[in-house]
Amino acid sequence: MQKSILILGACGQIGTELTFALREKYGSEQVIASDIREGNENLMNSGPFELLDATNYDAIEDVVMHYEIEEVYLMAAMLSATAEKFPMRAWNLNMNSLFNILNLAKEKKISKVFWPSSIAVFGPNTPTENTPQHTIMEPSTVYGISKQSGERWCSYYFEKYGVDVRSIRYPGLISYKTLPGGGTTDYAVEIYHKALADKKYTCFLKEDTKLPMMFMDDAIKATMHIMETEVASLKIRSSYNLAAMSFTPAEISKSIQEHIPDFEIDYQPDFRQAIADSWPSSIDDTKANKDWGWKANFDLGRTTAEMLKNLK
Ligand code: AKB
Repeated sequence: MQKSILILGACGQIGTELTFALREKYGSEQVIASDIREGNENLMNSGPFELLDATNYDAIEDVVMHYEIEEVYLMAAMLSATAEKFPMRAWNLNMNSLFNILNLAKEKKISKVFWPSSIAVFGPNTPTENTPQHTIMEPSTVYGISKQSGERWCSYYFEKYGVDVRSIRYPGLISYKTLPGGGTTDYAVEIYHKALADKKYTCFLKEDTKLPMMFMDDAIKATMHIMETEVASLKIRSSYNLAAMSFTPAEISKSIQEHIPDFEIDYQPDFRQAIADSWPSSIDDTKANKDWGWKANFDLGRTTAEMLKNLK
């Protein structure tokens, strides 16, 4: 019998594509999508869906028991920009949802957990170029604090209770199927939509703000890969650094101009600039490469070509 999988936050930017990819691999009926609200039509028609609040332990436990769930992907979270506006709501969602899943695993009601961390775990005192796996981590954002705390808890539950939790520090993610919401790296998705619709974009970050980014296909590949990796190969139970490319708004704009020569960009930095300034410019992911063979496929040129082709 195939294993049953539950995705919490299945209607978000990562959750939507992860749901499709897992359904493709394990079968539609084996993958239960859930979220606090319904998702797009394609997602809702692609297999079983449950309305579920990730902060409600009892409700999650009911679904886990009903479908005999073995693996949970916890993708529900409040991202960096929104979390600065609602610090307590962000803390409650990001931490309570994680405790719910870690405790279900501790009670042996599920056997494997995926939890996403982020480059936001790093802070202004972290070395910005080629940021190592192990380095100074003093996040200055609510989201970053919640992700760093989450990493410590994942590691603790693994060491103390043997919980098989696996995690990746995602960079900014670029996709065309679902819009991101409330992140600082969201500009790198919006810009493609605006380039096609208006041939111009006003960026909320400065032109030379370099951030680590990744095309969604690579992020999904990494997520599924780490979950399939043999236990013995996984040496890090906080979260793995993961990299694909790094670029500035000026560089992504140039890459768009290769397809749309009259595309224009201007800059009106807002409060998200301070968040971006506290994050690394590029990431050293050699540990993920060594432990489970991680390697990205998409660079900026290929990402731009895919985004423009599919959004058209
Ligand atoms: C955000 O911008 O908040 C996220 C992230 C880098 O985790 N995309």
